[in-house]
Amino acid sequence: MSAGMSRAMMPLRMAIPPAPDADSVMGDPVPTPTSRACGLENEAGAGAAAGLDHELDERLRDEIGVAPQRATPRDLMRALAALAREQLARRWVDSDAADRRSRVRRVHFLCMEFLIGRTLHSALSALGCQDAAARAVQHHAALWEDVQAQESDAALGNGGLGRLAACYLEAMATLGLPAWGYCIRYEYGVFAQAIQAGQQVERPDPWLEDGSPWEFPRPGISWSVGFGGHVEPSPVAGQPAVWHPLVQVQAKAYDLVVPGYATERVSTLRLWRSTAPAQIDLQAFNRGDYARAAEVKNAFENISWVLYPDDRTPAGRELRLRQEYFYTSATLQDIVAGHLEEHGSLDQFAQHHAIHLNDTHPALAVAELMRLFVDVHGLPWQQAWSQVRSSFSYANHTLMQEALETWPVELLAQVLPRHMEIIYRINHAWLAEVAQARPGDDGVLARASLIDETAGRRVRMAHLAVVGSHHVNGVSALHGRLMRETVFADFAALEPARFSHVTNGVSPRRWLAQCNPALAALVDHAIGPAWRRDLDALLGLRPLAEDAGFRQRFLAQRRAHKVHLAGCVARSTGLTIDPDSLVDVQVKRIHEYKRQLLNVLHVVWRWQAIRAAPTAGWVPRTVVLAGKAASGYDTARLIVRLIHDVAHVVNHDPAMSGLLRLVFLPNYGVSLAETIMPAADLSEQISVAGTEASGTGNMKLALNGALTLGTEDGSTIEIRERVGEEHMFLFGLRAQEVQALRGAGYRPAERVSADPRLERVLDAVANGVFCPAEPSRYARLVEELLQQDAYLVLADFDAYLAAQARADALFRNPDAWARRAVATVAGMGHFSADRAVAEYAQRIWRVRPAA
Ligand code: 26Q
Repeated sequence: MSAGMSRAMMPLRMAIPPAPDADSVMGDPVPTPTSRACGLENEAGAGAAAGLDHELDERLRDEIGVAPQRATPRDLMRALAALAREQLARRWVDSDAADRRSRVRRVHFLCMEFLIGRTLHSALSALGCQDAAARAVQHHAALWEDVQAQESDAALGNGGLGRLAACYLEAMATLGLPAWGYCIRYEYGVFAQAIQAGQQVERPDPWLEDGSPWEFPRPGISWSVGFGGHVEPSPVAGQPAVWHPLVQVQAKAYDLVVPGYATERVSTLRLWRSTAPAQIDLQAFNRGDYARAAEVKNAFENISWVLYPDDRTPAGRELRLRQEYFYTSATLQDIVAGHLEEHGSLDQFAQHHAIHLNDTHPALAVAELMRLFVDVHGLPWQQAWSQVRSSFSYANHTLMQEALETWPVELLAQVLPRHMEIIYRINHAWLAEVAQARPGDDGVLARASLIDETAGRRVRMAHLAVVGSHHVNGVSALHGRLMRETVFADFAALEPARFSHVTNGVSPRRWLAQCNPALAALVDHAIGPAWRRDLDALLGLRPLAEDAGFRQRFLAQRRAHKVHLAGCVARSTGLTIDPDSLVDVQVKRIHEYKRQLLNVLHVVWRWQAIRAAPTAGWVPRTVVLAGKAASGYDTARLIVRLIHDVAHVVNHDPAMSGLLRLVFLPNYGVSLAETIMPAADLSEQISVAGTEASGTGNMKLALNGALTLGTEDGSTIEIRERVGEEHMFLFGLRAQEVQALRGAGYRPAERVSADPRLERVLDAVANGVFCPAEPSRYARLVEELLQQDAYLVLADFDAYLAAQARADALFRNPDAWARRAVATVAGMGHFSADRAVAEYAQRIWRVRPAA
């Protein structure tokens, strides 16, 4: 490393937070550097920035192979990433050494999804040279935004689950916890969404095509993962069995570095890539059955190709099962081997490892760790089971029936014969326990069994995760309660203490400091920079809601972001939007329970109402929607189409000019979210109560100053407790009322006959007003609403419109709106990922920062 580099890039004495005491993982709030005032500039000021300029030029010449004066934004991104990578690699080595020295318990976070997004900004700010880098880029006549945009999002996830995992890994590094995330190195992340003729089309996302600057291949780390074959029964009952898999796939490790904030510590995201089976169906090969051999090879080679294949077809489902086992097995082999290398024996395994199952997708880990302990390492079953159960914890992220995974016994027995045996044995012991606790109650035995026998025989993965874990948590207070009362009621009745909730949180670094520099600067000026590591400090903004000058500045920064969003909308859709209109945002996966349909019905109503009374003093509105529909989810795709059809009519209607716009921003993902969150006035969180486990978009939007218009669902209820109901527009049925209405027999058609507005809206949708070329396009959608309305869209319509009217009324008075928006930001401290991770660390994982 050159002298220039060491001066420019090394944050000379970045504040390393003191190791918190045993009772507090968070520790005392540490004075935190801002990206403007940390490391570099504090220590060396302009000299350091000049050093970075010099170093950047050197990298451009020597590593990228381009003359500095001719560097494109892409060259600049790659050169800066190379600089940061080198520094982070050092921190990595140091973090690892610290873990080994301190021998503290480690967190292993298993999740099928990690929505990392871009890393350049967080890497540079972790190194304390974000602003120096932005200035250096300016010297090359490039815009920081353009440079950043050259990095592709690491989009190894579909939605909330994956983004939460990414926020938590960053928070774990920030808190100094020894943490590893594990996932699959999907060659293609979530599809890129394009819109053609108003319909979603999926395009592949080859995010690794040009390599990732943050990836470190570990050629020495590779595990064999077996599939199929048969089990040789042990000659002695209870002794280890021998599994002879049909194929062995290699899992190769690739690590992504995840920097923490204001700490030298980094987390590791270990991604597993599958490579051709080391041994293919040799018998088939030897028989000369090459077609069969090739089939087997292909079937196993593609394990790490794409994120979640379409799982409508049996083949797709089987691939998903293979993915789940593949990364789970590689991860556990890796952890066990690492443990043996460090500690020599498995006796104290659980004392050193907290293994977190983030949803059920890695639940096979329970059976796999038993297999490794018993069959491979010869531990007695009981001893193995007690280690397993002390190691695992499980977080549930959805109660939706269709998302609760089960696998046909037949399929599991074929793909993983030994695991099926192990699951049977676990079930046997578990049901014996249940029978003892509830003698004579066959109903509870059927419900608690790991095997669901109600429609064919299927393995219940959530049950396996619960039985194999010492702790089970939901992700908001309401979800935790519903989880205990519904899907896990029998388990919770037997062992209530094992169930709790940890309300989700988001990273204040990414979701305020990084995405909203204007608001971050305003907050820094008002209360100092400590909120980045202690989000509760935002409470200090509360009095400023009453400060007219602050409100003016607050509105000014918001307007700047709205102008920025308008530019983005114009570029991606060609539409012009008014930055002074009320920007009303609903961004999330497209799903019936999230009720984007309710949103569209409101837009249709507004369109009709404006046409009927154009001079009624309407508040100008821009309704922004974004989100992907799962490729196999026809109704969600149809809703995307409806949004476009309605938008086409509304946006071309001269009567709407200046009053109403409907915008669908394609390809929602982490980076687009970073543009949208700071520009939203209104945050739509309108799921039918009792269905959204938590939500985290609600937190990101409120943290950026949007007011919430929502139902009492998921963590929105807790936002109400912290922010105050008077600062939100809450509406609609509560979870208990939803249950009661369904129980009493809900008749949606009656809602329509009772409400002429609803009748007009549904008539327009059903009769092809928005699709004259194919008038029956949405007949099915409307018919479902009239017949069933599974998500109570019609039941909440009236209350929803009333809440929208309250939002309009408040928006007429920008100053009053700003007062509530400032109060909202002030109340959001609780929703930091740091707080959430600290709760997990203390109550569930029992881990402490490494010294
Ligand atoms: C299951 C079986 C077969 C195929 C796919 C799946 C599957 C895939 C993804 C099931 C669930 C998911 C993802 C769930 C998810 O993202 N849940 C969200 O988690 C967030 C973080 O806790 C919450 O904030 C959201 O409320 C919740 O919807």
